[in-house]
Amino acid sequence: MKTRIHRHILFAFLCLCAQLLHAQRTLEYKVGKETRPNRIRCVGAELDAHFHANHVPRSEGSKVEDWANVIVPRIKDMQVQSLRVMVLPQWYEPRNDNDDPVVADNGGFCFDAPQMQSLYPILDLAQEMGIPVTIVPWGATPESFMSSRKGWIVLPENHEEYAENISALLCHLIKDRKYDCIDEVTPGNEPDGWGMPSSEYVSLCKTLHARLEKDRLLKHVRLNLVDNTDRGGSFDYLEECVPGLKGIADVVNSHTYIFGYDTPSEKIMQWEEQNCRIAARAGLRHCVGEFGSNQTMGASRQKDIDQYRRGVLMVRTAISLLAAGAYNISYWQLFDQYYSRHDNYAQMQQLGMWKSVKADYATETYHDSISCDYEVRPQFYAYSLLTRFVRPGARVYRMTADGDMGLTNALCVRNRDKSWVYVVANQENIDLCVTLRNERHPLRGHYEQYVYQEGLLPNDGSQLKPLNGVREAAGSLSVDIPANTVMLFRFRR
Ligand SMILES: [Ca+2]
Ligand SMILES: [Ca+2]
Repeated sequence: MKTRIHRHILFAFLCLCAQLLHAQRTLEYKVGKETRPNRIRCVGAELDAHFHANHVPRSEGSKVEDWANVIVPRIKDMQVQSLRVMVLPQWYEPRNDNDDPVVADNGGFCFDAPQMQSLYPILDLAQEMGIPVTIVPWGATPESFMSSRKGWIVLPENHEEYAENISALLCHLIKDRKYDCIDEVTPGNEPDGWGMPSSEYVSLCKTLHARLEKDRLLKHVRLNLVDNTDRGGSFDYLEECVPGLKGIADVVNSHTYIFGYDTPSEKIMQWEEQNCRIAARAGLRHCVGEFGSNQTMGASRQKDIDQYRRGVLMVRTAISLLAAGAYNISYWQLFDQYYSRHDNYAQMQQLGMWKSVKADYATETYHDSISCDYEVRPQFYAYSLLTRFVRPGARVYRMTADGDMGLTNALCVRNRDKSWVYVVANQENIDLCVTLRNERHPLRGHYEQYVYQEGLLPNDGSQLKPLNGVREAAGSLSVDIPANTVMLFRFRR
């Protein structure tokens, strides 16, 4: 008898274990009849001009032909939709062109400097792909006519000289070199991070706006302003800047590195909703100029960068921002780079979708496991689903869940080519049985399904392919989404 009771207890325990092992949440995501869409601009990434000037001359083995053979095809495969690109004023104006900030002396600028030779291939690529570029003069030339401060990049003190420098660059790129991919300019990266008071920043933007107007550049470029850090979740800098930028800014943006694996999607959306509300006070849209995870270690590393689960987090973050109203999102950064030719390994920016050449990582314990130069990281496949299928100018619809969405989220997209796309990110550690509904446009007909799932990724950098060919839906879609997985469904009409 005692043995039989023990057997019963054991059986009950095993049943409980089996249930726990197959734990599953059920959630319905719905686009309601009244849901109004936001039209988005682009899903893009940071690509800074360092490859030719800083990598090729180093000893690790980056070759000039790697640009055309590896990097360009990969960006085209990803179908990256916009590029945010830094420049430093000292690249092309190391000494003042003349003593007059109102009159630019063309002979006083060196647009053929080595760093500029890293910029032009990026602009050539953007031009060829027909994608917009945001030029970001990162700060002022240190210890110069622009600013007395020391450092790699510093706060502009002489606003007129800084504005002249930016205007001269834009004149050269747009009028002399005919780059019509130049779409936006952002004067300075993270001015609040430099400690620039918001009132001074607004004043700097007004000076730049007046200069670009005088030089007839405002019909070519839009001003994408503020560019503030996340400030740990505070909106104060954006709030202080926006009223003064009315009539000056075309769009405003903020950066974020505060969201992680335990951040509810609702909280990510609330952050962006608040940014959008502040921007709307001046009649502006808000975008996210940089984002990554909150696993930061200094400015150049995030400790989850190589982890599979980061791909799920980046998609969950991105679709939460887009659902909340972000006009544009730009991931920091496309691939690992040295921001100065003479930087040591610890300074190398390693937040890329893919690595640099294998030899760059010679001191790492994982070096031997790197399969090739420019090895892609798992998140490459996840973020590429967004760049490939959530296309420029799409209308995005927020989806409401019939329960706590927790660490999941879903986005509905109507592309200009009339395709409907649904993206679901499940960051939970349990499987999700999700039903997708759209009251106005039922999910009906053929669709393709793409899955970002651990163990099922290619290992050669080729893009994810649709799973098991074309499928068919009859009004709604119910699907099991394993723990820590992203799925994307595309209905082509
Ligand atoms: Ca000057
Ligand atoms: Ca001048």
